[in-house]
Amino acid sequence: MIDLLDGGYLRHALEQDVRTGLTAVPKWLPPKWFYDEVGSELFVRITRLAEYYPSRRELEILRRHAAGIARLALAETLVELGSGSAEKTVLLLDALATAGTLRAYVPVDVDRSVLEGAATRLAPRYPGVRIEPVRTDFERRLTLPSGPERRMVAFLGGTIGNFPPAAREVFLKDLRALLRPGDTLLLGTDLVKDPRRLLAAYDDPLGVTAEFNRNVLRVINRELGAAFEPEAFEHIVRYDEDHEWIEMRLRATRAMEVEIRALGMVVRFEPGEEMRTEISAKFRPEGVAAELARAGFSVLRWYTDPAGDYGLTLAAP
Ligand code: AVJ
Repeated sequence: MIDLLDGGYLRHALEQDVRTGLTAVPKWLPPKWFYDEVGSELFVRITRLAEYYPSRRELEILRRHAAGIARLALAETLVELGSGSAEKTVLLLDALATAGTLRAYVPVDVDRSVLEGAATRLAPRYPGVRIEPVRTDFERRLTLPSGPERRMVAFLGGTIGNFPPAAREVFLKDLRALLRPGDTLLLGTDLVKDPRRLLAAYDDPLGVTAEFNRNVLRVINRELGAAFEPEAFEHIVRYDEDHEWIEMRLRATRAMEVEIRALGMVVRFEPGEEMRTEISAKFRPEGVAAELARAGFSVLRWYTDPAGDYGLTLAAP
């Protein structure tokens, strides 16, 4: 595994994010820190919840269209950003293998445990295909394999919605600059819909999403010697109609002073104070096309499910 987060980089990035986010008004934390081994596992459990439709919809679209996508992309290397457990990736890998072009799979994630798991699970299924996991924070350190092979970059699950619009624009432009003629981008986006369905997808009655949300505090406790009491924070979900995004927050149920040893700081919370831990933007098909065009991509094809819940775009630089 190529680990671009060693040498203290990860720790440094976390320190910086926590210092910035927890001294801001209102407080916030970036969602990528949900994903340690426990967080990745909680996310897999989220994808199995009845209320959490995006993964199921994306799977539906891939079942129907993976072969067509593979024939258009003819990719030799599949690079998957935020690959996670890579459960749906087999549909793309199978399609590219059937199309006869697949040579390598490069899962990219911040969490080492999912990369190891995916590599172990997929290697026997694709003999002759190189599996080369890269552990990195693709938001700040986006790199692609530099060989001559034709690449498809898959960014699935709607994870691009975790970036606020300005960061999305930078990210897409940076990605565009790394791609060559013949390469493609396969981008998953969750679509605008009845807010009640959106809220239900992020606030399940079993409380799995609540535990996922609180996991960021456990990560900070472990990595930075902090003293958060996760159970003293309540899981809050809001839909912001103006920005068309879901917000997850953690609300302090009482006044607290939390020491973060590695940063030499104490963070104070007012009773009821809310800290934003994630935005998950919801898109309109024309908005996706416009954002891609602004970053220099042209759309080859747009795919959606019959209910129009979720969209996949195949785009070319
Ligand atoms: C993995 C970023 C696509 O935004 O829907 C699920 C994460 N957060 N439930 C999303 C998440 C709460 C998920 N992504």
